[in-house]
Amino acid sequence: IPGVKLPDFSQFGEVKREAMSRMMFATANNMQRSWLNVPHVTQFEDADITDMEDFRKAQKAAGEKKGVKMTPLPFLLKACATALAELPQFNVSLDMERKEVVRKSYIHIGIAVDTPHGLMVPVIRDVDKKGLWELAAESAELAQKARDKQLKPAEMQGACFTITSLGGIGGTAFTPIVNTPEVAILGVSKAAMKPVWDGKEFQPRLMLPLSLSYDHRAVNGADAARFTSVLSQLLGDIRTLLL
Ligand code: CAO
Repeated sequence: IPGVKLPDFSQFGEVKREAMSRMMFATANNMQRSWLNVPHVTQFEDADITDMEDFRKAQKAAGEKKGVKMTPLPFLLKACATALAELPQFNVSLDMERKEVVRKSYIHIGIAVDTPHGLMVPVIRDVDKKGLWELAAESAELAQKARDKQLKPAEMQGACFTITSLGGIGGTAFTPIVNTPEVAILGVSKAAMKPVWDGKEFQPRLMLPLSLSYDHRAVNGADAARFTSVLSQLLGDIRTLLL
């Protein structure tokens, strides 16, 4: 690709140069590799999490006893694991050299963690086999390890899919970059109260914005719409996560 020729910035004002950290350079290369190799499309959906949030908040005392904080993330992990099992075309990698699709029989999900030294993506293994408390404890532990630079290489490998949640910060939607060789990534923005028409009147409902970016070589648009619909149904009635 054509390189970007830098001007001499000092002609415009004072500048300082500093070396990129190894992590920043590696992340930059990974982002560019994915951006250039993967034909990206992003599918948007709002999930009604009013009841889920009531349930989650009701777990506060139980969480304090266990020493674990229940955030929306474990529900998202569980819903994504169910959606990946229902729509296995999302749980693949493409081997373009051998012209093969690699189908995975396991469900490991990466979580993007914002740290002072950059973006890290620890991986929770076998999400489909774990309960909400276990997922809450494990994601908090891995996120802390990421912030403390204590993650082992094995703890950052093997993901089938990634969740990147900016919901604790803000924003209404974004278009995440697929963490290739995975073929999809779920972006989560901040839940907000919205008027939702129930057929007779508007009801105030807490709506969670979801942004699913996918590799259009592996997944078609109809499947992406199915995936976000499944997520929205599961998060809208979390009893269905038990089915
Ligand atoms: N909508 C509204 N509130 C939300 C929310 C959402 N979608 N998601 C989380 N929150 C709330 C939590 O409930 C919590 O509130 P309370 O303290 O009142 O309960 C608060 O926001 C903070 O949550 P958190 O961010 O600490 O916890 P989490 O489990 O939601 O997220 C983690 C953990 C690791 C995903 C997060 O800390 C993080 O690093 N996010 C950034 C990821 C990132 O940088 N992605 C971009 C990658 S591409 O550049």
